[in-house]
Amino acid sequence: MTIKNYINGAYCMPSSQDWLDVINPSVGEIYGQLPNSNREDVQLAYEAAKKAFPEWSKTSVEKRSAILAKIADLIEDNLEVLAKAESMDNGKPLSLAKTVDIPRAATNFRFFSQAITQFYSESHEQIAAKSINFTLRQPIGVVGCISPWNLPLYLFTWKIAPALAAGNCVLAKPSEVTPYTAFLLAELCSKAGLPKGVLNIVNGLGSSTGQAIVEHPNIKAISFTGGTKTGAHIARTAAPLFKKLSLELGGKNPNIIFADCDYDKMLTTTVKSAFANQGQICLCGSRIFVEASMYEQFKTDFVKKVKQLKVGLPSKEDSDLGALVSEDHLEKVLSYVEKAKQEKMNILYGGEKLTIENGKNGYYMQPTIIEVSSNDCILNQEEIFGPIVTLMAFENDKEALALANTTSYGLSATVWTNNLKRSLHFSEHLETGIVWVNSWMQRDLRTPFGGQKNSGVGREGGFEVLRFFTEAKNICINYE
Ligand code: TXE
Repeated sequence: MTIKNYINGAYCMPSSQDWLDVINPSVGEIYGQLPNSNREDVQLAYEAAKKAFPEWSKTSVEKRSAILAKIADLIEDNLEVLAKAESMDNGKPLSLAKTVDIPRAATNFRFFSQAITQFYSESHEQIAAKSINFTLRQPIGVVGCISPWNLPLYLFTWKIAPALAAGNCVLAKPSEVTPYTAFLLAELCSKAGLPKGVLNIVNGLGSSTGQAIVEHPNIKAISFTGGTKTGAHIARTAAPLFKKLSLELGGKNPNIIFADCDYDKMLTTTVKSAFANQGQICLCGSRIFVEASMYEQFKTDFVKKVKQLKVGLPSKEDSDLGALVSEDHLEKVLSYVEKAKQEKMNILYGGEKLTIENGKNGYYMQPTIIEVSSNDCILNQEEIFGPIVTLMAFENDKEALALANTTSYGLSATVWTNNLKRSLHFSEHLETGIVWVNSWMQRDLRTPFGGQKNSGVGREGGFEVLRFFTEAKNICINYE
């Protein structure tokens, strides 16, 4: 399987002639090769995008909207193929790719095909001065979209759909770990009538290909999702070039559970928020804080439920967890279990690497629950990004809020309570960009999406991201 770049409306080989292996994590085997594109490849893609920009940016909103809606249709028509590719590439259960990743990729295109037809700007009249101001929101030009491996097509399309809808041309780089579905999407974009050069996909390592995109002097905006460390590096590179930056980074999200919550709904959802996608979602609730009066009951019930989770081949319908995305990542996640053992923490369940029948070289591990006595421990302060959660009791609201906020991250938080005043107090004082009360991962794409502190800068979603992908220009007309 040779995964190619997609430049100027066609698949093409890299000028670099430098190739990377791509691996199926469920069996630990190489399934193909991927270009490690160089600056020449990025320049070729930039030139195609630049050439396409004048016409694309002047294409009517209705026409752009229709093409994006067609891409959504084609993603839906190809759901099976895309889901199988995603599951094979990432290691996630096929059932998850079918019900979450690929449907959401279609929704991303459909949502922005509609949103762009509703996107408006403002006017401000100055009657006395006989003047009228209006705000032009014009597409930026050629923009860069860089996406991670955990939700490959879901996050790739979450960036490119609004960028394209707003009239920009795009240089997109999926993660070198999971490039397959972006490669398949390219052909669907051509089929949908997306003009050549409007979307260009350049594959390769972040440190080479990604770096070249961020450094390119004429790519005026970068939308990035990935690790906080990488985000900081991108910010250092882009800042002196005065680029617009959208950074969606890591998370270490608190899940705060009060005794007055709807217990069964909370328990079922908490298993999901802990271990969905093998815990490889920046929104996972990895720090669980439980009100002391209910702590022992929750601990018993949570461990019992997690023990029932099935770790298996992603292709098997009954697999609740599949493989972690890579051998390196599995080793990184397991290193935190070792740290817990060194600190004599109480591993309530899991912590072991697993060998799965028909997937003996795959990257599997048990969902893991570790009881901690302090929120200052490394397991509560570092993003592990795998199927490991910590458990800790709290005595009162004040303590719960302080525990939740004592982290360098600020992406999301979940609060389980039926007390209205408490819900609003926590929503106001939690230092996160997203608060879920009595739910998790309930998404409305019109809402602002993003984090505070080390979880990033800027917001995606709705009109927020259309504003990011446009330049606002104030026009003042004097008619005196
Ligand atoms: O992310 P990276 P990785 C966290 C998670 C994970 C850690 C590292 O903790 O363990 O980040 O994961 C590209 N210039 N999250 O290695 O390195 C890279 O090629 C330009 C949270 O996957 O951040 C890939 O396409 N681009 C996150 C993308 O950046 C560069 C989801 C993400 O890679 C680059 C994934 C550079 N210098 C990981 N270096 C979330 N918030 O959901 C890398 N890239």
